[in-house]
Amino acid sequence: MQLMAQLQWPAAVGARGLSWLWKRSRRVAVAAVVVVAVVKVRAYVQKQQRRKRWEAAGQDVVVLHMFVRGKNLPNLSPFVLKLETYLRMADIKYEVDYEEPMGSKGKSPWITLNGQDLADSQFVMEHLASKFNKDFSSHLSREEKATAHALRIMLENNTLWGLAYWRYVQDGGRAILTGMYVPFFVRLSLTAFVRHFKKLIWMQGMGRHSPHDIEYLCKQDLAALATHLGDKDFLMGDKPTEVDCAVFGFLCQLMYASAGSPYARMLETDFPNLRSYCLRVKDKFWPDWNACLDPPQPVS
Ligand SMILES: N[C@@H](CCC(=O)N[C@@H](CS)C(=O)NCC(=O)O)C(=O)O
Repeated sequence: MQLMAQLQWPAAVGARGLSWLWKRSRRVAVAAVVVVAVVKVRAYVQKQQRRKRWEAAGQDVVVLHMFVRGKNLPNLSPFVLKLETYLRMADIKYEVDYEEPMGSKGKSPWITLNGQDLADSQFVMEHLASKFNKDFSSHLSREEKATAHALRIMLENNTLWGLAYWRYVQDGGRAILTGMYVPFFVRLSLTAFVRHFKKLIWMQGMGRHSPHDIEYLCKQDLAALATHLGDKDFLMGDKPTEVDCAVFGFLCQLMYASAGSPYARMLETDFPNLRSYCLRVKDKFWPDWNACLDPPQPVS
């Protein structure tokens, strides 16, 4: 109900504005309608052109829609990095698209595959695993699968909010502005952007704690992860599995895009095994890491 009200809100405001204009000047009102129609048609045509380009990727080639590359890591979204790492792990052909990073759920990443769109990193991975027969967790026991699931959910649904609090509230979005190319008009709306996230984090609940308590909660998550990893090469043993994609995508945000945060410090001082794990996954699946930065760096 609330969502419907939100969706109808711009239309209601537009209709009220138009009726106000109509009463004052019919000519201006008609001109306004024409301008809006032209903008909408132009957006539609551009979208169709983009779709044609995505279709040109070819049969069974994934088009991965994402935010632009980062300065120190291939993406400042843990979910994009997770999905792209999976595509590499599964050796699935893919192309990237930066023009339309947000999918039908209003989130990034999403994919187009053979003309079909699919959103949400986890749903996409499960779909690709079944389509291309790339299930890297099939050798795990039911208990191990449950552990992998719980670890992923802990990071994606709890620690994530601590990171978001640091990024948008404590750091005021600065790590984002310095970590990736952000167009001028988006920079101008940074305050609104930060306010939006602050509200989201408050509504989720994490934002109601003090910074000290948030740090404490996230440190417990990282400690659990570090304890589970121990001295294993990958989270579920000596072979990488899907959960490594999610954990790697997340830990990279702390290592490469959160300088000065308590979490970057924790990886340095409290959880060195998480740090070396991150480097191990990076070496295995991202030999071209430097080439995937913006601007690209020489491959070392
Ligand atoms: N469950 C989603 C989460 C995706 C997500 O939260 N993406 C963030 C970027 S890290 C986003 O698009 N946020 C935009 C917003 O929430 O307005 C997935 O796994 O893909």
